Amino acid sequence: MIIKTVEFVKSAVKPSQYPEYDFPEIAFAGRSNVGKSSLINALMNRKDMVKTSAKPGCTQLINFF
Ligand SMILES: Nc1nc2c(ncn2[C@@H]2O[C@H](COP(=O)(O)OP(=O)(O)OP(=O)(O)O)[C@@H](O)[C@H]2O)c(=O)[nH]1
Ligand SMILES: [Mg+2]
Repeated sequence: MIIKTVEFVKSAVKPSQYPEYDFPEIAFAGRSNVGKSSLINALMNRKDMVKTSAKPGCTQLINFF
């Protein structure tokens, strides 16, 4: 898969806030600090689209791109 463009859509904390799309969705879940956000940046070929941190607990919301 080649990702040509990417944009931040919104953050959510509950299903009623999730954006509605007809596209397939890929979810990233895992232990804190394991590298989820870094992996998303790598896949999107971006350095800082998603905030990363050496300290656990950086990503607190469900972020849609
Ligand atoms: N050695 C190594 N470190 C990595 C790798 N991927 C990410 N890191 C580091 O691991 C730390 C946490 O990365 P994040 O991408 O913020 O992890 P996360 O899973 O999103 O963390 P939370 O948002 O806290 O849940 C950062 O210091 C990254 O630089 C990797 O493949 N190898
Ligand atoms: Mg994160």
